[in-house]
Amino acid sequence: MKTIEDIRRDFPILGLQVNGKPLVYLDSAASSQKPMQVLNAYCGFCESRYANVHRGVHTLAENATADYEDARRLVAEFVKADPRGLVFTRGTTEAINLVAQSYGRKFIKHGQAILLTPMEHHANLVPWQLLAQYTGAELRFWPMTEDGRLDLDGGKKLLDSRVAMVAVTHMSNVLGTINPVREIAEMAHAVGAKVLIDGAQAAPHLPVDIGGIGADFYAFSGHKMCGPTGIGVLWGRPEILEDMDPFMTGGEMIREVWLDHATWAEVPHKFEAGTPPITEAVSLGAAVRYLQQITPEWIAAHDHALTELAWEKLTREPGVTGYGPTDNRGAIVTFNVDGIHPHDLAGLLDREGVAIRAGHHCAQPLMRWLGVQATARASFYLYNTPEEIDRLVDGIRIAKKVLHVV
Ligand code: C6P
Repeated sequence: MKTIEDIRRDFPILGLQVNGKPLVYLDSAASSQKPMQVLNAYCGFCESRYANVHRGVHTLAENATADYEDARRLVAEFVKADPRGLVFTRGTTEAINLVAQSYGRKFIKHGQAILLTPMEHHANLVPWQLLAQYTGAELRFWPMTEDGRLDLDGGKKLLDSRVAMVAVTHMSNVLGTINPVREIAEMAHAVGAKVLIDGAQAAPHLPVDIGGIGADFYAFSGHKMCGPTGIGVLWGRPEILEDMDPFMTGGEMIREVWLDHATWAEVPHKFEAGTPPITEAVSLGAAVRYLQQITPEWIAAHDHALTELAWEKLTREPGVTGYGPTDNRGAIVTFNVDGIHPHDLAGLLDREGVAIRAGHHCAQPLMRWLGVQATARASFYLYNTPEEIDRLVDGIRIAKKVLHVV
């Protein structure tokens, strides 16, 4: 078993000095850092196995195809899902757009409803708004409790036979709320709705069992889980993917093409038009192998301990308001400091070598619900330590002094 020191040594970037101070990276919810194992997989694949996939019969083409399909199997295993339903996309955003367009335009009709929550990232809101405008379907919003959880009884009242799709985040990128997705899927299926879970924040941090959740669709991004940018996943039930029309068309995704029509390849290839992000997929395979070795259970426990500590230390500081549930939250603490704009705070913390995110976090409706324009957000991952939380708190105290905020 690796120690935290071993883990930190795997991430070369964590040795950087930023503005003359050792880097404290607390922005993994935006994008995580990458271990040597992933960087080596990326370079190693390009150095000795690279070619296009599913086309050539030469040795490199066969090696690359084998590695790409191995990555699909590894990633599916990581989230306990059938690899036939695992479509590589550019990320969560593309995955959700794929479902909204390919499933939504075909199966969601005027008179039906799409049930969302006010805590969705824009990636799980705007695609449904567009679909609602196109089809005339109604958008409904699951009510929330004051501390930023979903009000399950309130949601139940909105679930009737008109609801065709329930699309919910597994973990909020702002509040850190972990939603009871298995229960939500059961409630949705009871009225005949399909269920999409946005797993962008959950897949990197929690042991995810898509089969156990009972989701029809589950989306996540490689770059938040130690993988590269430009690769993500849509998992869909194979039988539903079979019934859907393609999202994009062109090479790779066809079976036969005539001048006036075409037929489609089997799923998941039907949804992977053009040359896919091959090196990125192989590197995502290396990333999940790395996370699997550390174990999602260890990562979840480590994240949980750090988040509890950060919540306690931050909310004890005078003038700091924390947002979201006080327990059972993901590796995110979102907060504001009285008298300091979050962007100023992030800038001053950067001078101390501490990287956090400030802004609306692509969740403007949630900012309105919180009654703020923006917040600061510290997020944690397997490589963070309790000492780094102290550096964050020290940085906040320095920022207060600089800005004469008492
Ligand atoms: N959230 C954050 O700083 P993409 O950009 O497609 O990889 O992921 C979009 C996305 C979807 N859902 C949730 C819950 C997310 O958190 C994100 C990305 C980043 O919070 C960038 S805005």
